[in-house]
Amino acid sequence: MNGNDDLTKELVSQGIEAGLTPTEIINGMSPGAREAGRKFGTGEYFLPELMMAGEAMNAGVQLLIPYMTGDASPKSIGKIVIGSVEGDVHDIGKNIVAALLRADGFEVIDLGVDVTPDAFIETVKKEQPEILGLGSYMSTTLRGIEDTMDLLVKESLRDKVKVLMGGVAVFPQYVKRIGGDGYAEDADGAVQEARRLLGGE
Ligand code: B12
Repeated sequence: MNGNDDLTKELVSQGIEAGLTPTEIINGMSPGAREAGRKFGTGEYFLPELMMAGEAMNAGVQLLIPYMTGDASPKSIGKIVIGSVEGDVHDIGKNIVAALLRADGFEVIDLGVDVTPDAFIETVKKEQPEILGLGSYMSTTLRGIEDTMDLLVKESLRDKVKVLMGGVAVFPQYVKRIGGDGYAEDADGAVQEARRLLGGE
């Protein structure tokens, strides 16, 4: 929360040495990031403080990514295209989700941040994934999810791919309302939802 990368990295390393799982360590860090976001929302923090908190969280997550890759499984259990929607550069949570999905045996094509509906649709056409994962972290970028859903319908692809949605701006009722197939509040849940969607439910 205070944007101290050195202390974050030190504590993450201590967590790893103590045998905590990456998820346990992330669950320990997330309240700090959320609190920084809350303070930014109330005007107690300005953008530099928000950025420092984000960088500290990211520094900790980067140390954990190698521990999340698991044994590279020879055969993928399913393909997922994922990205943060248009206008959104938040990616710490998406990167965690992508890493855990890979660890679980999914082939993950990560399009990064600020991904336009066109870029999602082109990749779905080319890669034919079972699942499309859309991350939105601001109320203002939910529009990116809706535009991508509309384009999927327009391009007659809606019944060819399951759409999994998440990120702090997204809620289960919202996903239901706009016709998404799955929602998860955190990275563990994202893996479970992705497995459920593969099962064709
Ligand atoms: C760090 C941070 C930043 C960093 C981002 C660094 C990065 N590389 O991502 C920086 C400083 C760059 C940033 C910038 C901005 N930010 Co910001 N940011 C945050 C903050 C504090 C934490 C986000 C985070 O990393 N959390 C930790 C991760 C682990 O959690 P997570 O993202 O929720 O991800 C988990 C789940 O959601 C889920 N999940 C995530 N993705 C996906 C995807 C799928 C498919 C699924 C199934 C699940 C899933 O699993 C993850 C792991 O458990 C949030 C506050 C918050 N409450 O989220 C504000 C927040 C999101 N930011 C906000 C704002 C306003 C901004 C700025 C506009 C500020 C500005 N004036 O410039 C810019 C926007 C830039 C842009 N165009 O996108 C607001 C959004 C408010 C709104 N309108 O809805 C928030 C909520 C803060 C606030 N309270 O005001 N930000």
